[in-house]
Amino acid sequence: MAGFFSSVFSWFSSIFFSKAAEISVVGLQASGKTSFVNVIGSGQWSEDVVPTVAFNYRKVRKGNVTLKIWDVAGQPKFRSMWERYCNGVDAVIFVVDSADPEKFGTARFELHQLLSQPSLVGVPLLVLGNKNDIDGHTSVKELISVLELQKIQGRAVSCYSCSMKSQNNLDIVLRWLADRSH
Ligand SMILES: Nc1nc2c(ncn2[C@@H]2O[C@H](COP(=O)(O)OP(=O)(O)O)[C@@H](O)[C@H]2O)c(=O)[nH]1
Ligand SMILES: [Mg+2]
Repeated sequence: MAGFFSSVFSWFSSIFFSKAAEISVVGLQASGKTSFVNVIGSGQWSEDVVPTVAFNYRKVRKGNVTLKIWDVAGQPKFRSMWERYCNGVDAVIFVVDSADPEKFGTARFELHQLLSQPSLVGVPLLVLGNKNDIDGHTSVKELISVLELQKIQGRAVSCYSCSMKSQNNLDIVLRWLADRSH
């Protein structure tokens, strides 16, 4: 009976009480991190995004979920800061430009470097293959292989193909984030 009441209570809580998640968005420069934060924050796509210096912080409310988002710069000199912003978050989003295969090697290196940090053990990872509106973009299956996502252990890992420009697949991204909220 106690189990019944606690499950009814958690059902009520999920409807009436807001949930929150703190997330960090990392990845190489120009992959679309700031566009992602802008699109989920305001629903607005804009072609002109100012390159991020160091980081941006934004709080976004979607339904009963509040997302606190660190958007960290991707230029080489800022990559050593990623770990600091990912430490203690509920999820890490790693954005890749799926239409720019020349950068996959660097993206793979930086991703695995970041995940090897002891402070990030167990933190769930969502890899976004962005810019799928561009012809010839790389599929999820290929991204999993080139980024060696199958080698990642000890954490939840998901990979979706999406586009900030056409807002493709952002609904499943938001659902994934809602599932990491508490
Ligand atoms: N075609 C296309 N371009 C995108 C998409 N997302 C971002 N961009 C463009 O990619 C460039 C870099 O985006 P930005 O958000 O600044 O990347 P960041 O450096 O990772 O924050 C900008 O010119 C954006 O307009 C997308 O889904 N499709
Ligand atoms: Mg940016």
